[in-house]
Amino acid sequence: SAKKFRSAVGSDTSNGLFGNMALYSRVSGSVGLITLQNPPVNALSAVVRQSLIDLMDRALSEPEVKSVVICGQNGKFCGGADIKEFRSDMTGPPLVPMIDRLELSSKPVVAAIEGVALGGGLELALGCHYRVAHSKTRLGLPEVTLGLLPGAGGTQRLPRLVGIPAALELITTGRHVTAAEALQLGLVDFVTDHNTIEAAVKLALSVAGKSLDSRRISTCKCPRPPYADALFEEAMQRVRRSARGAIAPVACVQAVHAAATLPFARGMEQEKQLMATLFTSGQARALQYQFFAQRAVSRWSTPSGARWDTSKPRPVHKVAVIGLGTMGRGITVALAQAGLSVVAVETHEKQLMEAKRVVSGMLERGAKRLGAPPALDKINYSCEIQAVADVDLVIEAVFEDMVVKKTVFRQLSAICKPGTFLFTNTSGLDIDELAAQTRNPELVVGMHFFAPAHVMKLLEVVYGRRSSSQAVATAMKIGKNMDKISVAVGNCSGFVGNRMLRPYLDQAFFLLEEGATPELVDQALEEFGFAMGVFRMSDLSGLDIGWKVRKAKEMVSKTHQDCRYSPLGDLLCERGRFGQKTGRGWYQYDKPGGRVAKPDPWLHSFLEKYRAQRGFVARRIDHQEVLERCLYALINEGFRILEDRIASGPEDIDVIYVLGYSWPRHRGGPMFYAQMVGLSRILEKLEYYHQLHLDIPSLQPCSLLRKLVANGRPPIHKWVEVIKNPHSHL
Ligand code: 3H9
Repeated sequence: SAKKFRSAVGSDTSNGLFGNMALYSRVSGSVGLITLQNPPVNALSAVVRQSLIDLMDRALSEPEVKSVVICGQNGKFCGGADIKEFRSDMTGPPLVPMIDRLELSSKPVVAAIEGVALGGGLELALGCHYRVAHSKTRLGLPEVTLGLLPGAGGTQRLPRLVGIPAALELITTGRHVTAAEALQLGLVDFVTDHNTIEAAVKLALSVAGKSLDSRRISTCKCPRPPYADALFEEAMQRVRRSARGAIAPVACVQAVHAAATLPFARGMEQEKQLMATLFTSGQARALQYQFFAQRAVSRWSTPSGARWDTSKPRPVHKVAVIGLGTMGRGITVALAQAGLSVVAVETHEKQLMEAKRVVSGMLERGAKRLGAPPALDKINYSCEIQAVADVDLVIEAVFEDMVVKKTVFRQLSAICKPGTFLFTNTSGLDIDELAAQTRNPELVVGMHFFAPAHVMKLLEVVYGRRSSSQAVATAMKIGKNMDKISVAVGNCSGFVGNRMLRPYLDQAFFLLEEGATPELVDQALEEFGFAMGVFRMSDLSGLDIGWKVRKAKEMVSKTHQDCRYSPLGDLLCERGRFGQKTGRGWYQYDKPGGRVAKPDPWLHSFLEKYRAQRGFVARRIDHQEVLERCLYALINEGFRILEDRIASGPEDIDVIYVLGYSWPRHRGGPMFYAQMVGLSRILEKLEYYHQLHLDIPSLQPCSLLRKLVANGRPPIHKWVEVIKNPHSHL
């Protein structure tokens, strides 16, 4: 709209300075208009910062110019500092003095905010004297999600402008706010549904020559409510509880505290010091790695050569969901919210009606949150599988049982119109086996949703041996439409996420056999940063689910000679201890369905008896061993997955683990963590534990890990070269 407005008002092109990542023009005679130009999000790279300084100097030096408007090109104000620069030698003028100078300007400066004003972008706007926003804009200080704090004055100016409670909440969570909320908070002065730059220029004209004394936020006193101390205390406790070991949220509270208690200049000093610590931390590196990894996974490829940039998805208008259990309901909601027409099928009328009631409730609650009408009319419910005859795509979400799924796929293949994609929601079943039931196996792809399916961001898109590149591209596109981060992975038992989980869980069981308690194992993992340890998680999701799968695979009844198998989970299930739902599992609960896990003396004595019967001598196990055994076994499987080309790179695995398995984001993901620990150390430890436990094959170091160590431990972004060319010396 900057361009449109400039042509509407007739920009002073003689003053136009093109290129240099910011554009200068004069509008309405006396307003200097500076447009940031750094696609895609007008990040404040070194050149942009330099241009902004030069153009502000120019605006200040032109006597005809009485006020200034700053906006961003292509309807986006600014996405903040250029994150890509953080890992290189930072050059160019620093942001803090640049914003200070802007605020000091004798001519009023108005920010015309469209699209986004995030991080340094919002800090730039806070340095302006007025802020006008378009109603569709999102604003926020998301630095905490990158392991940083708003280090360009954000922690000092925001509390002065919106007060301590709101600033604490926004800065410690990184939450984006809508323009309407920003107006309510006093973060912006004016919101428009129309041309933002036009509105900003109008404001700039009206304030030209007026005093700016009250408009310079740094000169304002930070409003300090009488209960401020309690507020900070409570905020500190809250972030310590929820941060799972992340340091940035704590530093954010400290910086806002400085704003509340110190004069501006001293507060800025504090902000700078805290930022310096965060900036070089491993956590910031991990979080920024994860930021780019979550974007990199959309550029997928498969070993057969199919790629994101050469495979076109087919347009999809109508989708069917078969099976309306928990997963099917969530998927239906996600599809309807994405604007697709859905045919929701469940065989029994009673279950169908129950599903309809629940799905409608979910849509209504979602609509309330989003402030949009619920997409109830997007869904048609049916008891007849024939109702799917004319859809473009089916997502089958029936019970996780190969025999049942095969029957459904045979039916679908017969009923659906030619070319219909047949996708299956499964957490680990063989996609090729299912595809073989259909006339067109190239149309079959797996979609591993995570519960609750309408909430969780992650989707594993599983291509089979014969899946066409168009089918994969379509699954990835549908995932994006549902606002998911989709990762394309190969077909193997458990795919990426659940395959890596197996050795991790096994180690936890083995540790119990060797002397640990569920409390000890869980505490070590929760201190590491997982939302829940293995056993609390198992109690929550129900021990019986894994038991059924193991019984189906005949693992429970088999004798395990060469390969260690712990029947502990099976033994608990045989005693009816299914976890929270029965009030007993690895822990005890005050009643069936209870949520507060308490150590259970019965379980401790059961473990003692078990060890005595099976010849285990309990020994002292410490947190370090828990972490090394559980996490290194999981990481080792990750290397195997890379070697087998099931995941196309370590980022794919790390995104899956952070988004789907509650791996602490500030540790980057298992493969990033392996790099941080050091590949040699991981190898050494795996060798050590494998020697002690020759009957646990998952502890045997994988050959890719050995190769990487032999190749001089290349950085994570170079691992793929070693995978593709094992003889590479990089
Ligand atoms: C900061 O400001 C520090 C200061 O307080 C203090 C300094 C002293 N830099 O997400 P998308 C790229 S820290 C560099 O797919 P969307 C992104 O990688 C910064 N690159 O689009 C992607 O590249 P590619 C605080 C960036 O429309 C492309 O742009 N700011 C940056 O879904 C498109 O991104 C933030 O944390 C950046 N700042 O969402 C905001 N931002 O195509 C981070 C994006 O090669 N950004 N890219 O994969 C976002 O949250 C979203 O990108 C945004 C757009 C909402 C802006």
